[in-house]
Amino acid sequence: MLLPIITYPNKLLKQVSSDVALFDTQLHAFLDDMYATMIESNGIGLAAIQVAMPIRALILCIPDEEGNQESTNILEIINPIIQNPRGRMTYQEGCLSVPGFYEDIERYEFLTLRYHNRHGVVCTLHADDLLSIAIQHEMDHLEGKLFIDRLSYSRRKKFEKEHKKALKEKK
Ligand code: Y12
Ligand code: CO
Repeated sequence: MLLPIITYPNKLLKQVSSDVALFDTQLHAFLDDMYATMIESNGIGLAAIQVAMPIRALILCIPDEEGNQESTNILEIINPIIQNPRGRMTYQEGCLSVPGFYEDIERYEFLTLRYHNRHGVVCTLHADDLLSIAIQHEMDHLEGKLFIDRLSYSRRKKFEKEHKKALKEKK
């Protein structure tokens, strides 16, 4: 089932998400729906709050070298904790909840992630480059934060102006 993606400035996107306690069939069905929704929207990452569910769950499917998103590369990440973040890199980010806007954001280049998979098993992942960026972007959503909240004052002002104009043109 495809789920509606909520977009900026919906206030739900500011909500801090809660830990997942039950790793049951209802959670599995929800993760499957998140995956279908993300792929249908040409996304590479989606947090549960983007489909109005305030739980600490996110999915990622990073394209391979040929640009293909293989379903075998899907990562379902629940209750994540970042350990040992290091290095810095800048990447032009986009978000399905802020369609049409892309901005350079600086984040950690490397990190280790502890999380639960859909069965509640504790997993460890060493991430670098785009995967590290995507994890940090999606984990910001769990704290009610968007990539545009990381912009400088002047870049944020420019974004608000462009966003207002885009909304007017859509009407
Ligand atoms: C690096 C930076 C950010 C992330 C977070 C995940 N972001 C996305 O998956 C964004 C996808 C996206 C897709 C859009 O649709 C198309 O391009 C067809 C889109 O649409 C428009 O801008 C109109 C916007 C964002 C991971 C890694
Ligand atoms: Co996002």
